[in-house]
Amino acid sequence: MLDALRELETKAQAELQSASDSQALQGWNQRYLGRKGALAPFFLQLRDLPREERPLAGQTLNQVKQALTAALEERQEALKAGERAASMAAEAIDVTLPGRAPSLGRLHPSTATLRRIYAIFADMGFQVYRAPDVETDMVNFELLNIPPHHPARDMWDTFYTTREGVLLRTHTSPGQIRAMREYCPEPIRVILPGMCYRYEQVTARSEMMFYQVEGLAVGKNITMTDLKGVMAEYASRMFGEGRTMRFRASHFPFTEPSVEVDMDCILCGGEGCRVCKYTGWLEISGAGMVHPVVLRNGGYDPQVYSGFAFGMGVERPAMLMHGVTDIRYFFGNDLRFLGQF
Ligand code: 2NM
Repeated sequence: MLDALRELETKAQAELQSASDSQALQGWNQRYLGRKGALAPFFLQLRDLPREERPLAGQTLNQVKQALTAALEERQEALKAGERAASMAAEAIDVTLPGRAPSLGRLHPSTATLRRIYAIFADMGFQVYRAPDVETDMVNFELLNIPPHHPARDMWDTFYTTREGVLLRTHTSPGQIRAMREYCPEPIRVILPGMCYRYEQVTARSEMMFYQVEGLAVGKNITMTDLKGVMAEYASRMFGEGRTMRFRASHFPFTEPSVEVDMDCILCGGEGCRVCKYTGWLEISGAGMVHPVVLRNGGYDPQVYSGFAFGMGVERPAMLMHGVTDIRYFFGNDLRFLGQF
């Protein structure tokens, strides 16, 4: 029996050394050490040996079993180490490769322009007043002295909701009513930035949604010279020192008198070019003295208080400064455009 055992051990050790993966090791384990493995019959044979031979045979059998178990573990470790080394070699990371820089986000050009506008007006004492995008017909039109037959109130110019008398604001002016009603009879200086919505033909010059900033100053003794000074300061800060201003007579339902505010063309300086359509002037804002009816609707007595207001687009100054020729780029979400700012 001892000879047969030694022979088995030699064979098992040899087979173990040639097992080259964990599946082969598992098979080997079953074949030799398993419940029905090659060693199991030897344990049964122990009982049939003469009593005096049993201790030596039993001891040897246990030694062989322990030796094989230890050899298996050793082989398992060796194989694992080999596999690890192979995977390290195959999946090696070249830490000397240059990194891939993550692309950084940045402000949308409209947002950047809005923030410059806030800063300029903040320096003149105007605070930002936020108002809702969804408005009532009453605040968006009626209280702003926009009569029932006015074309802006037509179904085809305004986005109405399914709820009667509720619409998307067509300008930020309804926020002026809200600001006046909140602060009257205190004097106020506010700007109202935000998105406005008009059901219009989309062209290179107009979108259905656009940013607008309106400004409002109400107090005692506010005159048109204040308006002109504020507009000149804005233009110089926004477009460069020493801009020249021009007021032209105009009409808005909520201001009287009303004006269009022009500045000298930033491209040709007044000589005339394609950007200013050879007039030498660029229109930057609509403005005027707040209509007495609107002042009263805001809670101010027009006999005591006066005010000026202005309204301007945000994309247009951004287009002028960056030479963008089509407003549709601003909301097209094309990163090739947005990445340039
Ligand atoms: C403009 C042009 C002129 C304006 C007037 C008012 C209010 F409510 F105070 F009367 N808000 N906005 C105004 C005046 C807006 O946008 C082109």
